[in-house]
Amino acid sequence: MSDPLHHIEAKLEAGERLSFDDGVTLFNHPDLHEIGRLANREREKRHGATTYYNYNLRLEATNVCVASCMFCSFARLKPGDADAYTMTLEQVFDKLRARKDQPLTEVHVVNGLHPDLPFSYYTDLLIGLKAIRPEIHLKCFTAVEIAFFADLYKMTDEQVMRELMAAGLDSLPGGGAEIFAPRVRLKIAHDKCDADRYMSIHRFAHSVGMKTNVTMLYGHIETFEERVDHMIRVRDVNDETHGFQAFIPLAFHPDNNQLRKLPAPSASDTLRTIAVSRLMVDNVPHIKAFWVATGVDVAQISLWYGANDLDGTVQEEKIYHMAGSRTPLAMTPEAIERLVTIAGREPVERDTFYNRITH
Ligand code: V47
Repeated sequence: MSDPLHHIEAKLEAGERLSFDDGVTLFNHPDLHEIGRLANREREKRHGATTYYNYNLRLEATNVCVASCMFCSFARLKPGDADAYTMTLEQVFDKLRARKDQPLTEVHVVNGLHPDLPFSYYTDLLIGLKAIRPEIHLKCFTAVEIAFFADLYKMTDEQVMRELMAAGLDSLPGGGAEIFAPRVRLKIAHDKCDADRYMSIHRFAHSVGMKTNVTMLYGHIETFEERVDHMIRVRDVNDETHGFQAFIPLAFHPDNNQLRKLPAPSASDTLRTIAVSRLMVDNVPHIKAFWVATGVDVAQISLWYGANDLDGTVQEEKIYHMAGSRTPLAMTPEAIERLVTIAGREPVERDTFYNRITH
């Protein structure tokens, strides 16, 4: 019997879209390097050797969260719990003020689902960050947070989005997608909005001209079929909206959470998942290897397995470091450029919309 990868390669050469079954084949096939070669070819067709990163700052204003996602090591249920924190807005603003000499282009905010803060906390947060640095792009609040705000403050998802946009929201990050398939989502993230609502919030964002990202949390209890299903759901939406600009496979980290008995996904699983993402999610231009999640070494290799983006300098990440990531807490642009260059690729600093930045 002929190798199924020949059939997949022929489809890619003919510009034909891969099917659900092709995706599952790619996950089960023993020849990881061949899959990497196919993914790298698609990567180079679109981006050559270019590898994007941005000068960004990650802020998590509160870890108080009413959700009890099994994979999460960051959330604390109640304001009084040990390690629970909620920054005052001044504390959040000080984080940005402290970096006034850095040519940051983006602030990425992700929070717990806090039950007691007023909606004005979030609008004032955006207004205040913009007042300090009007030129900075605010990529804030996952679709799960938007849905939570709508339920808590008795608004529609669209009203929440419009109010946040009026306060300065520029785009949505991809967090909260986890795995869309209900079997897994209900087990690991049962308090989060379902896949349809996640997608309808992103669709709305796309309809008003906003670009967004989308993630996939892999390496826990999901099957390969459920990973491929997740990718195809993203692809289907983007056929209509063209608003997803980056697909970000996120490797599960098992420390300090309810799934701690599971092993972390292997480096080869990470490379394969990135490669399959490049091949299956053919209409999202950028496949991001978030170096905090993959580890720096694997991120470097992934640049030959389909990834063309590394996220950015990050600087204040908590979600992964509380779950066992041993990557540095921050990287300078010089360190990112060096790691890309020694991996044999060309670093390009970008803004959130993938425009090249020249200083
Ligand atoms: O949704 C939480 C994940 C996400 C764990 O849009 C975990 O550019 C692994 O979405 N092990 C938040 N993953 C971070 C995120 C993100 C990161 C970088 C760039 C962008 C972007 C978005 O972190 C959550 C969840 O999927 N996560 N806990 C864990 N133990």
